[in-house]
Amino acid sequence: MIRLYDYWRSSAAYRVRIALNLKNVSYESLPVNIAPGADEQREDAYRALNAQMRVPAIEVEGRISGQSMAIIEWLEETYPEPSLFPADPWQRLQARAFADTIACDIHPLNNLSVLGALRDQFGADKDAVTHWYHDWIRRGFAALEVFAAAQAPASFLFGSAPGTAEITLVPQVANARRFDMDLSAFPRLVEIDAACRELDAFKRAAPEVQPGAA
Ligand SMILES: N[C@@H](CCC(=O)N[C@@H](CS)C(=O)NCC(=O)O)C(=O)O
Repeated sequence: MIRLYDYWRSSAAYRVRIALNLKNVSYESLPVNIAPGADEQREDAYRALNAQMRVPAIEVEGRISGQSMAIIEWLEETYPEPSLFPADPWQRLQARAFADTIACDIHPLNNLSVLGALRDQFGADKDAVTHWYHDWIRRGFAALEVFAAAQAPASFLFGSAPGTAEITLVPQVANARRFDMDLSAFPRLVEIDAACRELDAFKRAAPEVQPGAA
């Protein structure tokens, strides 16, 4: 049984929950409360499991690893069907590039600890933090919207099933909405997000249905 160190509001953990559900792999969710004030990720017990002190991490047969995108690649290699990647190598590159725009270029800049450093070390107030948060999403989504709009019309980015691109997109759209961002400049991304959230695998992974969701 896979154990997932999880937090309902973590968008990186949300990616892994979607991937596990799309693969029909059952798992046990072990909540780690990373909310400011609780900070369980920094407690000794969790730090001993994951020195990076972030979620998600998975535990499989006593071995533990963090990093959502690496976990998704491991899931793909361990449970090849259904694949989370397009069959064509160029499209696989494009799907990974789409996912990396979110996982490498947007999400790290908007992480809890980065927002905390902006407030505590650089004196940013709530408006400045929100401006920062929206700005990095806007830059990444602007490029992703161009890509998405140029794809053949279909429910998902690479045809009839969602994969790694949608697995990163939906949690990032949820983050944008949580910070009240206007998404009207990204109609195709909003459409794909809506199509994904109709699917059971995405519904069961949604933050609001996780244990501990407020
Ligand atoms: N690149 C990592 C990012 C993980 C990450 O930043 N997780 C956030 C929650 S979405 C976290 O645990 N933050 C805790 C903190 O910043 O102290 C991944 O994809 O797994």
